[in-house]
Amino acid sequence: MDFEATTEQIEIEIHLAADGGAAMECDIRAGLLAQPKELAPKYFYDERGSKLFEQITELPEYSPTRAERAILAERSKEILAAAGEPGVLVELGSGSAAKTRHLLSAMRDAGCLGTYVPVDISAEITQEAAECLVAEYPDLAVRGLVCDFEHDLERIPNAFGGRLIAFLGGTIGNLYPTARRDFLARLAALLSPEDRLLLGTDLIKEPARLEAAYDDSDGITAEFNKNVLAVLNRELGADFDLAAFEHVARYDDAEARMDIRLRSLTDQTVHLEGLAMEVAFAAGEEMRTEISAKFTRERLERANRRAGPDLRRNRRRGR
Ligand code: SAH
Ligand code: AVI
Repeated sequence: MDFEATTEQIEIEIHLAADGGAAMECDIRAGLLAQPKELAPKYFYDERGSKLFEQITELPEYSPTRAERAILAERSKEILAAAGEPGVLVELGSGSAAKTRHLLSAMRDAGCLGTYVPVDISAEITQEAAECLVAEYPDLAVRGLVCDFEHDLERIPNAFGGRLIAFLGGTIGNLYPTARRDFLARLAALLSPEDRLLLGTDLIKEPARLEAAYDDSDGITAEFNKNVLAVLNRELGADFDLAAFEHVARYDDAEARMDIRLRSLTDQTVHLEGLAMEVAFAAGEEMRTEISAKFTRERLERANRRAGPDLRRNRRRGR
């Protein structure tokens, strides 16, 4: 475990390099050997990937961030009251924490603002967000965790008096159904009776609108998608030519999810020095880089029902 530079207000624990990058190597090797090939979306988010995601949230075609921001702006006070005005806000996949300010301001106004625990795989954006937040909220303590929330969920500190655990932005939709179920069940097992979960997901809408949201006219999402190849070039000594792949974004109606891929434009062989591996791509071959599941209220309630007793209880109380 490492500690990023801290002030008294900010403490950030980093749990990424504990295995010397072996988890990433293992993941990428398995994904490139799979048929069809696949890379996990968590590898998008180096510093540049996080910045590109921030740009995506401002695109006219991409509405989830705006919609969620509007809900939080309008209802954070109500959300906080329903959660019992806890002093600790934990956020999974916190990123720039741009929308989180509405919750933090509601906590400040209610006089319960204590600790914010951002949990994110990107060290840069977590540190940056923490610095901005302590400048805006002088009484806030930030206790960040830079980790893979699927591996390290159990590291999240418990708190006397309850926590509000926010999982916003539809990031839960980037998990496959089985992983999503397991994740929710593990989260349910960690919740104490005073804790509350705030889950934000994107809703099903017309396929053309969804496809435009993931294939914007400025090409920012395409750049974001290809950034994963730049990450592999840097981290694993690979020689992906980003110009030799194109961005593909299709809505899969049967699975109710966006399916994001990179398509090889030519027959090509890529070398990954760090994995002592060569990978052949045929012209037209597609490699999945992300799914983004869309929900209806019923579908979400079904998922929560399967996840465990704590989430079930919260659902019945209408929280
Ligand atoms: N919550 C923000 C950011 C969403 S982008 C919003 O709603 O706008 C998704 C965020 O989750 C990114 O900041 C990314 O770094 C983080 N993330 C993705 N997979 C992760 C994982 N497995 N573990 C921890 N963080 C992850
Ligand atoms: C972070 N996540 C919820 C985004 C999404 O909409 O699935 C990531 C993204 N991928 C392409 N555009 C945005």
